[in-house]
Amino acid sequence: MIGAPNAGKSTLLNRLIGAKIAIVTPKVQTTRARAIGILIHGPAQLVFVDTPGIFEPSRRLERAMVSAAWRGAETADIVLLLVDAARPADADTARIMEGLRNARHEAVLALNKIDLVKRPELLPLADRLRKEGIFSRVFMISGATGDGVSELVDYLAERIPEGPWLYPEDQLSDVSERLLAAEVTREQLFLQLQQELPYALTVETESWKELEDGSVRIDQIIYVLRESQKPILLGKGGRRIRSVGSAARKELERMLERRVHLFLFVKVRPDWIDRVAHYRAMGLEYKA
Ligand SMILES: Nc1nc2c(ncn2[C@@H]2O[C@H](COP(=O)(O)OP(=O)(O)O)[C@@H](O)[C@H]2O)c(=O)[nH]1
Ligand SMILES: [Mg+2]
Repeated sequence: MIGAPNAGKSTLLNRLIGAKIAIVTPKVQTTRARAIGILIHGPAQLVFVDTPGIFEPSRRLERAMVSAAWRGAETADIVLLLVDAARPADADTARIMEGLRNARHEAVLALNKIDLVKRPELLPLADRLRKEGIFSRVFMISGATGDGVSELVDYLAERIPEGPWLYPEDQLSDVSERLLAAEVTREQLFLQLQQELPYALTVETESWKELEDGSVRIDQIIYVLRESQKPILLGKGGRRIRSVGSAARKELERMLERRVHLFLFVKVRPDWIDRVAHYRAMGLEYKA
């Protein structure tokens, strides 16, 4: 699954799998790593690869994200391009379509967020994109409501090449619980902080302890780039970080179906954005 930032890839992935494996926010570039979601449909095992958005990158982290997205597309049997039907004409989507023109893979278009667009506007748009001659099929879907998603899945299950299943029957994703837990906190930081700060931080799960009473203790470190970002993140009297921690804990308790004790620590690390180990942990290439 590729597409411009905010096209709705992570939302669709969660809908397909029926569980939260990717975080979603209204801000662009929330997804940094590649994540897969695995869906069994009749005799088929569909492996969906969620990717960071494709856009014009400038910084190292951005280059790594875009490169991970294209790599996701190269290793797939079918490329599913998601286009936000309410914002179909953005430059990122145009650039992706040019990239797909030369691709060797079958490309399928999912015109997404159709819940936001009136039908009379939708059909000419679908027609116009069909005429680009890049896509074997065009689907109209809403990852948010689930509209049209089953038709898309039926088609993909028909089309994928025959072969052995790649993952065990009960596996839903390749995202580890530790990474997912860090992502849940990062999601709250994206939702609760203003402007550029979410892009200046990252979250790592430091330790994960199963306690005797069945609950789990999770310690995480939030790395920021500069000392001046710390007080903003903490908020007056620590109010902001407490609110982030409490929302993330509730979400984790829902996902893990048990009590969670979440401890957040904030550290300044001017180089987190350039550390090789960080890229490896996120499944990104350092030298993209
Ligand atoms: N109305 C509507 N909003 C959607 C839909 N899919 C995603 N969104 C919203 O679009 C924003 C970006 O979604 P996300 O899945 O993070 O996009 P990504 O960057 O492509 O992974 C979020 O605010 C979502 O709630 C949809 O089908 N309909
Ligand atoms: Mg995403």
